[in-house]
Formats: sequence, C-alpha cells, structure tokens
Amino acid sequence: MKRPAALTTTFLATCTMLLTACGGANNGTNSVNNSPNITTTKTPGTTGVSAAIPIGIAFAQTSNVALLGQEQVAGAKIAEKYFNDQGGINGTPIKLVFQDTSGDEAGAINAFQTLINKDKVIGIVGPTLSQQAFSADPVAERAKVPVLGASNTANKIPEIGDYVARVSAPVSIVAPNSVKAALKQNPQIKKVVVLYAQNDAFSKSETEIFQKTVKDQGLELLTVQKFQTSDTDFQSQATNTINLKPDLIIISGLAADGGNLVRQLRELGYKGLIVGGNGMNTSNIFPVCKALCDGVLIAQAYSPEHPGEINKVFRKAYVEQYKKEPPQFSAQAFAAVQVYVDALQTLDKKSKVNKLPLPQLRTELNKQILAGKYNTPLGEIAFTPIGEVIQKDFYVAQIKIDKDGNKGKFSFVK
Ligand code: 1QQ
Repeated sequence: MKRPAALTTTFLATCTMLLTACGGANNGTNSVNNSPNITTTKTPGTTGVSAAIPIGIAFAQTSNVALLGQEQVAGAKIAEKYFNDQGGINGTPIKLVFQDTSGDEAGAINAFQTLINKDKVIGIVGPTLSQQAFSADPVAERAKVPVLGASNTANKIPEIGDYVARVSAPVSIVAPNSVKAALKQNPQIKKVVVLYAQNDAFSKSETEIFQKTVKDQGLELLTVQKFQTSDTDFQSQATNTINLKPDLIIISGLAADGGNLVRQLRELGYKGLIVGGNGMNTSNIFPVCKALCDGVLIAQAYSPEHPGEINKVFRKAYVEQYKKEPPQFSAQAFAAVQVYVDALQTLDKKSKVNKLPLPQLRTELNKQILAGKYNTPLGEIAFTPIGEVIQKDFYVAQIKIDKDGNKGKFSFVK
C-alpha cells in the first residue's frame, strides 16, 4: 500500500505551499497586532480617521482553512490598492486591517473582537467559513458593526442579524448548477452517492441542496456518507461508495479533506464524474489530489470573463501579480471591499464620514450598504432588506490538470 506515503507527501506539500498554514490551531494570541494603529481616534468620540478609514478583514491566514482564505486576502489587497489609487473615499484613503481568524470559531471570534474594540474598524469583511460566521457574526451584531460575508454560503447567514449581509451567493442558488452540468456531460447518470463533512455548517447546508437537486432531477440517491473536515483517511466512505457503483459522486467538504477524498476515490478505481462543492473551489486542492483532481466539476459565482470595466481592471491586476486567472474567492473579497468603498462614498457626500462618531458611522454605513447597487467583478449586485445578495450570473468550471500532473486550471463549461 502506498497510500500512507502519498498522504504524508500531500500534507507536506500543502504545508510547504502555505508556509504557516499548518502551524496548528489559533491560540488566541497570533492574531493580535500590537503595532500602533495610525487610524486610532484622535478626536474623542469620532473615528478620527484623518489618515485612513479602517475596514476590518477577518480571513483564515493559518490552518487548513487558509487554503481558501489566502485567495481572499489576495482579492482584498487588490481592492485596497485599486480604490486608494482612485482617490479612496472622496480623497481619504481606506486602510484594510487584517486579523487572522485561523480555521475555527474561537479564532474568528477573537479576530472580530480585536477588529471591533482595538482596531476600531468601521465594518468587517469575513469570516472565511459559515461555521465561523455563526459564532463570530453575533459578536459584531451585538456591537452594531456591519459584517459582509465574502465567502459564507450556508443557508441563514443574513438572518444572523441586522448588521450581517453577504456578497457570496447562497448554496441554494449556486450548487444545483454543477449537478445540471454533470447531467449535460453524461445524460446516462442515474445513480448518485453524496458525501459531506458533518462538522461544518456550510457542508451540511450545501449537501441538503445537493440531495434535493438529485431528487428534483429524478436521480437515485444510493447512500449519503459522512466525514470530518479533519479526516485524511476516507477508505471506509470511499469503499462503501464504490461498492454501490454510482454514476456520479457529489462531495461537500473543505479543500484538504475534499481533495484527499477525491484522490482516494480515484485510487480505488472510481471512473465516473465527481461534483465538488464550494469548499473545494480553489486551485490549492491541486497539490492534494494532483492529476486525480482532473474532471471535478464545481459551480462558480464568478467568471474571469465577466464583461464590465471593473472586472477587467480586477482581472488584469490579479493576472499581473499571480500569473493565472482570478479565482472566485478573490473576486468575492474584492467585491466585499468595493461595497464598503461605494457605500462610504455615498454616505460621505451626505455627511463627512470622518466627522461622524464611530457608532453612528457604523449604523449609517450598515443602512447605506443595504440600500446601494454595486457594479462589481461579480456583476451588478444589490441586497435584499435582510442582507442577502442579489446576483444574476452563475457558472460551472471543470478542473483540468496538465499531462505531467503538476499544473492545472479551472476551465469554464457554462
Ligand atoms: C462557507 C463556504 C466556504 C467553503 C467558503 C470558503 O462556502 O463556509 O460558507
């Protein structure tokens, strides 16, 4: 058996790539930034943002969840530079304040508390996972600080509170597209196995949608198999799955576990189509399943080809820096920062934002976010009164890995 060796190699490869990503759980100290904050209040009771307007960014920069979070950091940084080059908020620059959420709830709560109480941000983008949002967003809600989810796609995220909205379209709208794309590629598909990570809120929410889609499409659901996002050995689930001879396998998990599951299904001989969910929507799974990632279908809430000026600018900046097409998580993070910038600009024209007391600015900004329309790289978006994103265009991509098994890309099929 060469599986254990392959597993170790994969884990090491992932760690090397991420540098700090495999350092373990957040102990609550590594996300605290002790350097002086140039945007600290100078005028008592106001934001005192003479230097820059601080926007909090709470993404996973360590742990396996950084496989997803690092793409978000990239998108947010491109937005910061672009909008400041354009003059910021009517002449005042924005400053993104990054706090690492790591991969769990405690890390996200810690990052939110630091951003709200120490960094005195006007609003927050994040956290990376819905699993984290259900714990951390209520902290912002109680403090009356706006939160924009840039990657939270589980059911009932906007319902967390009045100050919670998202630019990331929900699983109910995005996920069915990939199953339909699979049926288009292989109309013979009848029998389906669904697998999901039972310790992750997003995966549980997405699998419900996948299971409903399977039934709605008149397909037979052979079995539902569960795993944990921390699992690396999927021998039993993969064997149970393959023994039932499915024509399609649908996985809801995160990047490391999802990638390993794909790899082990292929190693055990599965030849049919695989649909992966949003947690696998990153080229950071390529080092995990390598050539065996080839062919996985994943629905997308962003296409690099989306027409429109702002997407051209974003795409060009991303390609110049990273030498590949921008991924969905980067585009959504850019869009979330843009929503803050556009809303602040509108608000600033009514009453100068750096003159408003911070609590009032946070509340006014929250109202303005929900009222606006935004022309982003995701297309034109707006929000329902409870903060759910309204977005028009969705896509499906398929992973294509080069012959040598080392490089790959997301190729759009719809
Ligand atoms: C969620 C997600 C993640 C997989 C995105 C990074 O969609 O947790 O809601």
